[in-house]
Amino acid sequence: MERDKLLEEMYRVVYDGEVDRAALVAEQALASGLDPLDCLKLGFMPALERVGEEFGRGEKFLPELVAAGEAMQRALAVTGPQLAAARRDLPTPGRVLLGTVEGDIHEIGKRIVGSLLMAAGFEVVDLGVDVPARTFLERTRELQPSLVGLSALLTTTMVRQREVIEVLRQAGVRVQVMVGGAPVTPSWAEEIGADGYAEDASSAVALARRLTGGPGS
Ligand code: B12
Repeated sequence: MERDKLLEEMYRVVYDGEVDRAALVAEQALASGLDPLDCLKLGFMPALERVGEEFGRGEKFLPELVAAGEAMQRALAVTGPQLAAARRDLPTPGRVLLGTVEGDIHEIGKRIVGSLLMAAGFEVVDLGVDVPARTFLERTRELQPSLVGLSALLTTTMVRQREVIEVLRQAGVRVQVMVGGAPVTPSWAEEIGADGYAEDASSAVALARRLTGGPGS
């Protein structure tokens, strides 16, 4: 299949929530030489955004949101490892602890951020979703990362990013914290005392490099 047809098909499988077909289309796209990040940015992600907008306007319902999210997850299971193929020739710029804050189960964006960080040589420990502030504190103490990344996709869970930062500071743990997720803004990041904010996965890598003083910072 040619590139444009494949991109159209990627869009369609997520938009229509065709969970099983999503992996197949992702495999076809990679086999035909498409870049895994292009597959996500130009094919799958725009469809998920549209489903999200339509859900927000009441034109789509929860089952459709769930199906689109699952189709995206399947696509990511195929493209993610290719994205994350780490550059072993680079010295690792540091360890990053990533997680979605408590009360929030959105994980797709965080996983993409994690994959691109790995591709940039970072060691990534993904704590998953719905992660309490206390767990961030305990794992930070245990793993001594250079950077903690907090994802939040809901206006109601953004406040948890502030909580994590407060818990870390109150415990006297000195670690850099970056925040992200659709509702998060630079001014929110500043207000809660985060060390940085990035709006997408590529800028998250640039930010992580800057904060850890790694290559290209
Ligand atoms: C898929 C999806 C779901 C899936 C999630 C599946 C999964 N396993 O992740 C499911 C169906 C589970 C879901 C559930 C819900 N959802 Co939802 N969901 C979405 C949707 C459509 C897409 C999110 C997504 O994956 N985007 C694609 C990724 C690539 O983008 P991203 O997450 O923004 O990540 C990028 C950047 O933000 C950034 N980034 C992300 N994290 C981080 C972290 C760091 C450290 C950095 C630096 C950067 C960074 O980089 C990423 C890559 O570029 C959004 C719509 C939207 N536009 O966001 C709604 C949306 C977020 N959901 C919404 C809602 C309301 C819900 C529910 C409450 C619905 C319900 N009634 O139950 C539940 C909440 C469940 C919970 N407790 O968390 C609302 C939130 C509204 C609000 N103002 O808070 C949205 C905006 C839809 C809408 N328009 O109404 N959802």
